[in-house]
Amino acid sequence: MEISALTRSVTKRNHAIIAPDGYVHSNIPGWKNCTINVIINEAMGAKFSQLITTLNKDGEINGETHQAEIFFYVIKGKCHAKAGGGEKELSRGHYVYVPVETAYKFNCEEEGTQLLSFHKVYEPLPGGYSSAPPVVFDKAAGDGEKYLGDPALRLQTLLPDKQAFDMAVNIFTYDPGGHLPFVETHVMEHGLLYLQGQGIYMLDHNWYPIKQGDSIWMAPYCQQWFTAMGKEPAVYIYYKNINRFPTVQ
Ligand code: UGY
Ligand code: MN
Repeated sequence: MEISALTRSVTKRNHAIIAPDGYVHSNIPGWKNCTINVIINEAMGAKFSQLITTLNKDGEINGETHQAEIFFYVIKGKCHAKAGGGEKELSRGHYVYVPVETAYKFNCEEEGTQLLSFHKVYEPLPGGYSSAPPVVFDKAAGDGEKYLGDPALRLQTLLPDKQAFDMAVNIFTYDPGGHLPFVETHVMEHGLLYLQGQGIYMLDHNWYPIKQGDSIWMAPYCQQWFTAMGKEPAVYIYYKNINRFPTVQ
C-alpha cells in the first residue's frame, strides 16, 4: 500500500514536478461540470498557466479570451469545439489555439474527456492585437522530425512557424535510452505534460523519476536534461515562450 505522506511532487524556486496524486480541484466561471486542476500558474513564479480539465457528464467550457491566449489539446475522449467562427469534432491529439479577444466553447461528447491547456498573456507585435494570430484547429500527426540528427529523438511542432505566435507547443518523443544531447540552459520557460512512458529528468542538478501523467514547470534558466527508460518511447507535450524581445521593452 502507498504511504499517503509520500509523493514524487516537488515545488522549488525554479522548477516543479506535479504528479496527479497531489491534485486539489479548482472552479472557473463558465466552465461547468468540469474537474479542473491548475498545475502551473503565476502564483508559482511562472509567466503562464497550465491546466488539466476533465469534462464530466454535460461538461462545458465556455468563455472569451481577453489579454491571454489559450492553447487546448485533447489528451483523451471526444468533444465539440467552437472558437471564433469555426467549429470541429475533437478527439485525442486534436488541438485548438484561441487567440486574444475570441469566444470559445467546448462541449463534452464522451464523459471523462480530458483537455490540457496553456494560457499566456499575449505580447503583441507592433500594431497591437491586429497582429495576433488567427484561431488554429489541427491534429498532431505522426512522430515529428529527427531532433539534432539523432534518430532516437523526434520533435513535432504544433503551431505555425510565424512571428505572430509568442508561444510554441511541441511534442517530443524519445526512444528508450534516447536523451537530450546536452544540458539545456536557456531563457525560455517550459510547461510539460507526460503523455506516455517514463524516464529521468535532471532539473537544476536534481534527478527526478518521471512518468505518464506527470507535469513539470521549468523557469527560465532552469537547467534541464532528460533520458527515456523502459520498454516504450517517452512522449511529452510542452509549452515554450518564443519570438519576442528578451528584455523589458
Ligand atoms: O525546446 C526546448 O527547449 C526543449 N528541447 N527542451 C526540453 O525538452 N526540456
Ligand atoms: Mn528546453
